[in-house]
Amino acid sequence: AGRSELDLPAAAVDIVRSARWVTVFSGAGMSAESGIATFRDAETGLWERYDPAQLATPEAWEADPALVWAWYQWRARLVRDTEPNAGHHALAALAADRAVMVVTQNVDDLHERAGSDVVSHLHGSLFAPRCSHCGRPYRGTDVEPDRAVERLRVEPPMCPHCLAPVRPGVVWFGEPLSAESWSKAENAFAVTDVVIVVGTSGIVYPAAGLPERALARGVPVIEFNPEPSALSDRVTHSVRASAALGLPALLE
Ligand code: BJW
Repeated sequence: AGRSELDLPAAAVDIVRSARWVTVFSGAGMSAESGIATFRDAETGLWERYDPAQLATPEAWEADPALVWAWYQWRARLVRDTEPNAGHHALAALAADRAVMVVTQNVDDLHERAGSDVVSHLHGSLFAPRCSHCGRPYRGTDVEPDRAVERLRVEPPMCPHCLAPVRPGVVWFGEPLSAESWSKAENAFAVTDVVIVVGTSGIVYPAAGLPERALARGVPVIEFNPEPSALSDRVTHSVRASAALGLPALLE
């Protein structure tokens, strides 16, 4: 799709082209066109009875670790089996002649696989399991997602140091974001000339407060989302386009 068909204002394109530092703030919609369901969409198939917002909680983990572990194994496998989309590739290409700092809420690795430098995974990663007790990273090979995870329960492996169950390396509701990922994100928003917000509902804090910080400094924020989000009213330009259609138009 061309820029005019997308209703992508020339002013927004100029802002991005003339920026030396670009910060990308992405959410689940970034990966939707790679075939990964967004967080607040209904799940299909095996997991249709389960609400992601119910499974991504410390309470779910306490109540049924094998259920939660199987769900994350299944999601990791979905990510392994898919590819970055045209939006991920456009953001990587944008870094050819400027600094692009990707701050993502996503737990997939599609930005990295497209070739972007990810400065922060605010909500962790599907590929960084750790001990639920001592926090040590778990490097066992038995966590590699395989094709046998289409089961509702898989017992998590045990930490070899303290024998506690290994947990997914993600941030659940009520848990603090890692200090390191938070400060790296803050730094990106503090120095950037422009923010590109893609595919997030903008309702989960503290992450959703980051674009506001840039606006408060007078830094333009350009949103790409086919639907209005909680941030749409406050951003400088809100482009009603998907990630895979809208972001490549920035490069045209
Ligand atoms: C497209 C598209 C296409 C579709 N192209 N776009 C009241 C007020 C303020 C805060 C709170 C509050 N009550 C509770 C809180 C705190 C809570 C919170 O924010 N809750 C709100 C829901 C109210 N936050 C927390 O608990 C955080 N921790 C915290 O605050 O700690 C404090 C603390 C300090 C010290 C000690 C202890 C505690 C932690 C938040 C962790 C969030 N975790 C999750 C799960 C990660 C693991 C996993 O993936 O399973 O992160 S929840 C989930 O939401 C996930 C996402 O990263 C996050 C954001 O969702 P996202 O990415 O925006 O996805 P969707 O699905 O919501 O939206 C998709 C968008 O894409 C839509 O807009 C579509 O239109 C669009 N889209 N297709 C472009 N093709």
